[in-house]
Amino acid sequence: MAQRRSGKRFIAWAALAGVISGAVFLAVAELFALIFARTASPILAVGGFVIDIVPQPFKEFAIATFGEYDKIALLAGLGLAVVIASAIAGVLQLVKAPLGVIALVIAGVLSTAAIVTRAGVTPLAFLPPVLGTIVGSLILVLLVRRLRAWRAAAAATADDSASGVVPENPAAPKGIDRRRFFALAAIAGVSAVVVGVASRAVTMAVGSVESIRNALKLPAPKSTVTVPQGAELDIKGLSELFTPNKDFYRVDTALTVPTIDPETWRLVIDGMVDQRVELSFQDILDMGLDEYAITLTCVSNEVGGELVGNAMWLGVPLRDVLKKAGVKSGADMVLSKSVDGYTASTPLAALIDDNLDAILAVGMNGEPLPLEHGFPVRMVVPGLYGYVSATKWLTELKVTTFADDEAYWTPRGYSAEAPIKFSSRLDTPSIGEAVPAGKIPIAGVAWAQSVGIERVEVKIDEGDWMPATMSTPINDDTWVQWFMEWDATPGTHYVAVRAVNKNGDLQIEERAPIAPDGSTGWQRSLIRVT
Ligand SMILES: Nc1nc2c(c(=O)[nH]1)N[C@H]1C(S)=C(S)[C@@H](COP(=O)(O)O)O[C@H]1N2
Ligand SMILES: [Mo]
Repeated sequence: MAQRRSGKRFIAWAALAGVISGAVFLAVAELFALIFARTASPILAVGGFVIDIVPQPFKEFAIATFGEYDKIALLAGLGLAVVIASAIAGVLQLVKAPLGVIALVIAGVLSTAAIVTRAGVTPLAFLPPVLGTIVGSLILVLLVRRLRAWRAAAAATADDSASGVVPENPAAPKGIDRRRFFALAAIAGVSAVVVGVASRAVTMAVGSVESIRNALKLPAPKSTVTVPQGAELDIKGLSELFTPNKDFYRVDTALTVPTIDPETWRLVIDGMVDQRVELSFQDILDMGLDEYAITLTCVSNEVGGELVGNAMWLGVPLRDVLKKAGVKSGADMVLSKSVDGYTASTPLAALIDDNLDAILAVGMNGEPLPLEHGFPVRMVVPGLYGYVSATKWLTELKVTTFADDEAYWTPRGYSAEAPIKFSSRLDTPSIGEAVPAGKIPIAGVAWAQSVGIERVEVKIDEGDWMPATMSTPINDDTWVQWFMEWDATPGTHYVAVRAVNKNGDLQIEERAPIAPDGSTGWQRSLIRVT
């Protein structure tokens, strides 16, 4: 009876030995993941693998059941599975060595496979799970060996007391084997928890893409844009010449902002090219960066809308990037792809034109691209709406034809090609805002990317169109600010604005909706003067 109970007791301690070895395996892997390859965490890789293979209805069920905590629920489930599996490995090792070690090695092989098959893997990513498996197995062997010694000693003592024979080794203090087992179990267990938790915490702190971005220092540009005197007017309520990143409009289909480590980022240039080319982030930086001031506009911008912004981008010309691959004749489009599956179709001509600054941007207003604006690399093409040109989180440029390929928005009611329709906007006084009578500025912005704004005109009520004063343009790809002093009289007034581009075209008066290729119309706002 005593024998049977103590047998069960050793099974339980073997299970504990297994759990500790499993913890050591994970902790060692986390520690080396921190050193060699931040994406090589076995638990997270296996979790990612599970997410990838789980069928869509189950994912929806998980999201419906656990809401935002679906991933935490998944990790908790995985954690529980690890505890149970490693407890079984411990018992196996006690009952029939080296079955436990074999089980651990199988787990190590599976998690290594999960890690090295994940996207954006680095060459040393196999090391953390392999080292984890080795150290975990070693601990399992040692713990179970000590457990056996303890079990043998306990059995001997029981036999001795039963037979009344003097113990074989009276010099060994009673319980030494038990203490040796617990000493190792405690040291291994506590070290595993401390090392594992600390490594994961540090990885999360320094390894988050946000902190990678914060630590990133872009090289100084080869050439800078000179912002001329008089480029920026100082008028309250007028848009700043350069839109601060935090205020820059954001439009995309991404549910969660993609997080890409520039270290693992690659741009593939393929399709109708002489040779497929793969560029790293460093390759882009090594091309040498230049500054480009370009105003971005969304096709969804309504007349008078906010979906337009101006930035100082830091990047390289797309024509130089495409040259590396060599574009084959017959191609007329580049399908740019994002890490999130989004695609845009840009006319090849716009990307290889020597007189147009179509770029790959890595910097925005003196910083690396913000995560939500496409970190680490996006496209910016002057004169084309964002949806056909400004792919964020860029991963691939496929040289192709409009006949053969279609972008994300094309089957969804938007044109395959969409040059920006030049426009003008009134910023101040803002609509509905009551302004005091007297001399006040009317001011706003106007843009005609790649052509340039020639003139902005303002009309009050039924008066004549009057030329507004324009800020000195930086270039033809950026918006200009404009203003006019107005002697406002009490009552309600209509203020209208329109622009003329450098080709001499007048902004289109007729209203058009945003679909399929951008809105048109003159903004006319009702202003209250008190
Ligand atoms: N990956 C990706 N890139 C994208 C989009 C998107 O949905 N996904 N939207 C495009 C559209 S419609 C516009 S107007 C611009 C907006 O860029 P911003 O969010 O940096 O202002 O990004 C373009 N690039
Ligand atoms: Mo857009």
